[in-house]
Amino acid sequence: MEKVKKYDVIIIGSGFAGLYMLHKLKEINLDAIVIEKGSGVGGTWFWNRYPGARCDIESVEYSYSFSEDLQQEWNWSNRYSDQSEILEYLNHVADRFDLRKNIIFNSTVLSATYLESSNQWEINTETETYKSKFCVMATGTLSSIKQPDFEGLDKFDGDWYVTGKWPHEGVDFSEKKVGIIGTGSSAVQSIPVIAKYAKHLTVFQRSPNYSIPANNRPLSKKEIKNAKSNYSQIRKNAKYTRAGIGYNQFEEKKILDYPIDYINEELSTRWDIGGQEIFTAGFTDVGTEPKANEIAADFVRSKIKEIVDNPITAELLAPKDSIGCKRLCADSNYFETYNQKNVELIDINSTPIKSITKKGLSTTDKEFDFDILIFATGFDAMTGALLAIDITGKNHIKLKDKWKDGPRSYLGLSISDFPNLFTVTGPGSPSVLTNMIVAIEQHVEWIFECINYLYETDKNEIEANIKFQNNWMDHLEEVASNTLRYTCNSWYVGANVPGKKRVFMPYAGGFGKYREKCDEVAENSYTGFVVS
Ligand code: N01
Repeated sequence: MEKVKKYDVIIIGSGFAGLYMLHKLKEINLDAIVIEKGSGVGGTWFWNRYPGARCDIESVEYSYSFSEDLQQEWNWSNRYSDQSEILEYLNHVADRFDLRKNIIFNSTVLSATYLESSNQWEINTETETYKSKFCVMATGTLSSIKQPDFEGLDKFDGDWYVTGKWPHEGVDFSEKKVGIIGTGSSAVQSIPVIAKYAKHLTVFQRSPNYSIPANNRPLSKKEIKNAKSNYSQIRKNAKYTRAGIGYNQFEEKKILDYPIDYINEELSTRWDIGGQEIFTAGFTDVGTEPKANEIAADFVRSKIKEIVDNPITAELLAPKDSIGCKRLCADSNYFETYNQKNVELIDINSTPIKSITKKGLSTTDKEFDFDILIFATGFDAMTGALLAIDITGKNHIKLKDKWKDGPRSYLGLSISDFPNLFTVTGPGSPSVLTNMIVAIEQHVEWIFECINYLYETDKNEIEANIKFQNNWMDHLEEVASNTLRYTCNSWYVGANVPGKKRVFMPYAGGFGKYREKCDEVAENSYTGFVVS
C-alpha cells in the first residue's frame, strides 16, 4: 500500500492566494505544499484566457506588496495589464521565490476530511491521499464556472467555448460567424476583440450591464518611476481604505448635496479618466441612496446613448436597475463595438433562447447559424469552488449541508465545526468588494500569524466559536441590507445560479474596518475562536 504523504499545511490552489501562502509558510520552515488542478500557477489568470481579459484595478495596485525587491524589479506595461502579463508576473513570482518544487500540478482535490482522532486533515485527489495539520483553501472566489446547460448543446456542430476555461492555444475567429451568450465583465471585455476578427458577431443579452471605459494605455517611464518611489505610501493607504485601493481615495462627498451641473462635471471628469474604481470613488451615497444612485445611473445611460448610433440598440444596452448593484464592468470600446456593421444585439428577454441547434441557436423569433458559440455566463461565485470539494468537519458534518441555506463563517476565515481549516477571501469577508490582492495579502498574513501562534503556544486546534460566527453573520447581513447591492439579482447574492440560496455573501462594511477587526481578534489571543 502506498504511504500517505504528511505535511504541516496543505494549500489548495496556486493563484495569488496560494502562492503567497506557500511563500509565507516557507519563511518559518513549515512543511507545506500546494495542490493545483491546472498544469501551471495563476488560478483565475491561468484559466481566464479569453480575448481581452485584463484586470480592472490598476496593475500598480493589483500586485503583491509583500516584497520590496519584487515591486521594484517588476515593470507593468499597462495601466490595466492583460491576462498574459499577469500570468507572466505570477510565474515570475513562483520562480523568484522558488515555489514550484512545493506545488503538485494537474491534481484535483476531491475531498477534505477532518480526522478528529489525530487532529489532521485528510486530503484526497484522484490518485493520492495526503494528510496535514492545517488546510488552507486558496480556491478563489470566481473560479468555479457555471457549466453551460443549454438544451441541444450536445448537438451543435460548431465549436463552443466558456470564457472562464479558455483554450491555451487561442481561438481563430477570422471569417467565422460567432454567437456569444452573456453580457457581464467577461463578455464586455471579449466582445470588442472578437468583433475585430469575426465575420459576424451576435450578442445574446439577458440583462445589460453598466460599464465604465477603462481608458487603458501603456504606462510611461515617469509613471512607473513614480509608482516605484511611492509604493510604500500607496500600499499603506490601500490597507485602510474601503476597497483596498491606495491611489484613489474615496471622496467624502454626497451627490445629494450638490447641484446637477457640478455632479455631471465631476462624473464626466471621472468618466474621461476611466476605470470603474475612479468612477465610483466620486460620491459616497451612490451605493446607498436610491436618488443619488439614479443620478449616477442616468449619467452612464446618457453616455451609452451618446456612443451607440442605433437608438434601439442603445436603449437595450442601457441598464434600468441601480448602478453598482451588480459589479461594474470596465471596458475598452464595448459600447462603440455595437456601431460595427458585423455586430448585432439580441434581447433574449423579448425573444428567449429556445435551444442550441445543430447549426447554431434558436430563439422564439429566429434561427441563427454559427461556427462558434461562446458562453460568457459567469461563475458559481464565492462558494462554488469550496463546495466542489467534499469537505467533512467534526462529527462527520459536511460543509455542503452546513451551508445549504448559504455560507456561514466567522470573518470569512474560519467555519465552526471545521477546525484548522482556513478560507482565503472566503464568503463573510470583504473579498470581491475590494482589490483582491490586498484582501488576499491580509488574509494570508492573518492565517500565517494564527498558525504561528498555535505552534508557539503548543495548541492543536482552532475553529470559529458558533456564537461569534452567528453574530458576525448577523452583522454582515445588517451592513449589506443598508446598501443597494443587496437589492438586485447579482452573483453577490448567488442569484445567478439556479437553486442557490439567496444570501449576500461578501462583507460590505469596508476593508479598512474589517482589517482592524481581524487585527483586534488576533491581538486578543483570537477572540471568537475556540483554541484548544
Ligand atoms: O459573469 P457574470 P462574468 N442565459 O455573472 C448571462 C469578475 N471578472 O464572467 O445578468 C442567458 O457577471 C448573465 O445574465 P444575467 C468580475 O468580478 C472580472 O462576466 O444573469 N444569459 C450575464 O450577462 C465579474 O463581475 C474581470 O441576466 C445568461 C452573464 O451571462 C465576475 O468575474 C473580467 C445565462 C454572466 O455575467 C463575473 O463576470 C471578468 C443564461 N442561462 C470577470 N446565464 C475583470 O475585469 C448567465 N447569463 C478583472
